[in-house]
Parts: sequence; structure tokens; C-alpha cells
Amino acid sequence: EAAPPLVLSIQSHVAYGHVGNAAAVLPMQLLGVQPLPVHTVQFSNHTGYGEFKGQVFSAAHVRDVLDGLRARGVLARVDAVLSGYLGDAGIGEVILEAVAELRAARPRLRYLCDPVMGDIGRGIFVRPGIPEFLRRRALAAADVITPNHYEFELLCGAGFASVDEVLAAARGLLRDADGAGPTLVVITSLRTPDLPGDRLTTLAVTRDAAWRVETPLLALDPLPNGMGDVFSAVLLARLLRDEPVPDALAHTVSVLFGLIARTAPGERDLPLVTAREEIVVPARGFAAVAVD
Ligand code: PXL
Repeated sequence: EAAPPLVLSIQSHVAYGHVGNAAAVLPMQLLGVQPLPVHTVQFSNHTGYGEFKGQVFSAAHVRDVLDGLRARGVLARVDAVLSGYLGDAGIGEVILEAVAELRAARPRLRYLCDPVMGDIGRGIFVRPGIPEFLRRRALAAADVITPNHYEFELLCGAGFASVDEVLAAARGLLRDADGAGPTLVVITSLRTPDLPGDRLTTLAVTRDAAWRVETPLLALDPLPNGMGDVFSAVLLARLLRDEPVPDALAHTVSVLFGLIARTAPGERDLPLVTAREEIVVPARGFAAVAVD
């Protein structure tokens, strides 16, 4: 059997619950992808609980771990890089160095940058410097980005009143003639006034086409954290299996719907282990519809 694709997954780790690598690793493994989790922070639990203990790692620490992977000959075999919660903007620079190095050796390398910054309701929950890093530096280097609606507005420096406006802005971010910018932009949790309030829309935009997937809005309050981290991990795993974008998108949205549907009221983390079968075969499948 062919060796599974290798994903260098550089994001946060929590001991309790499922955000960052603690959300991304199991889905990738279940979908036949081998993650190499490198942690940007180690916290007791996600920051949405208000109280947490632990540390943000230094850029030097992350570089050190990557040096060790290089010395093993593992880095050179990486098929994709996945980044999420950065902890510190300096770690972002280390990630971009690694992406440049790996891309020089493997032109087919894919970099999925999930620009984790915040969410509607909670606002920005990352250190100063990180939004600037993502906008000014990471965006140009990424092949795929997966902002939520709030993060997409931060990236673009503008607010959006309709799906058409979001679509136009996403097309504006796509790879230019110099090769800078993503070839796929996916916006999650889209909430523009022209969309029905009882539905949740996810939008995917490439140079040639766009698709949307709609699900009922599951009105959990609070919402569990880590949804975006599972989303980017599942999407990347399916794309690495050479699945067409609309199919990978439809699967990923269906997984998230299934996990949220199985989240008990009041829970602040996804039931990743209990509901693990939703990751492989979601109980309810939603379709991606072409948008023009
Ligand atoms: O899901 C985003 C995320 C990732 N990592 C950590 C977090 C959060 C959101 O709260 O606290 C550590």
C-alpha cells in the first residue's frame, strides 16, 4: 500500500479538549494522512474557557524541532504544511521559512494556512502582530486559506454585506501573475444579511469556479471551539487524496455538521472521540452547489 501523505501540522496543543493539533491529528489519521504535529503552544485547555495554564513556545523552539525533523530526513518527505493558532508572530516566520525550503525541493508541496485570529462574538483572541503577519506575510505564501467570516473581513480590511461582495473579495485574493496568493479560498460561517438566518453557509472560491454548501444552523450557545481546526484538517486530508474541491468541501462541511449535532449543550469542546465515525462517514451529507 502507498505511504500516506505526510502533513507538517504546526499549531497549538491543549492537554484537555480539542483545538489546534489536539483537534487536527485524529481527523487526519482517520482519513489516511500522517500528521507530524509540531506545537506552537502547550496549554491546559483552550482560551475560550477564560482560564488556562501553560506556555507559548518560542520561535527558536519550533525551529529546533524542525531542525530535528530535517536531520531525520523527514522534512524532505513532507507533502503539505498546515498552520493554525500561531501563539506568536515569530513562529509564523519560522513556518514561512519551512514552506519556502520545502517548496524549493517539492514544487507540489501544499500549504494550507488557517488564519486563526478570532470569531464573531469573541473578537480577536491572538497576540498583537499575528493579524498583521497573516495579512502581510502568510497570505502570499499559502495555497489554501480557510478563514471564518470574521477572519476573512480582518484579512481583507473590509466588511461585507452580501455573498457577492465576499465572492468578489475572495477572487481578489487569488494567486496573481507573480504566483503570490492562494489558489483556493474557503470562507466558513458566512453570515451576510442576504443569507437566511437559520442556515450556515460555507463558500469555496478558485480561479475557475466557486461552490457553496448550506446546512441548518445548529444554534448551540456556547459553540464549541476547535471547529475551524477540524475543518482545515479534514479539508486538507481530502484534498491530499486528490479529491475535487467541491467533493472535499462537501465532506468537510458534513463532518462539522455531524460533530456539532453530537455536541452536548454547554460543552465547549467537540466530541471528537465519541463521534469519530462522523469524520469518516458523516451521518448526514450536504452537497456543494456551484455559484456563479
Ligand atoms: O480553535 C482555535 C484555537 C486554537 N488553539 C487555542 C485556542 C483556540 C481558540 O480558543 O484557544 C489554544
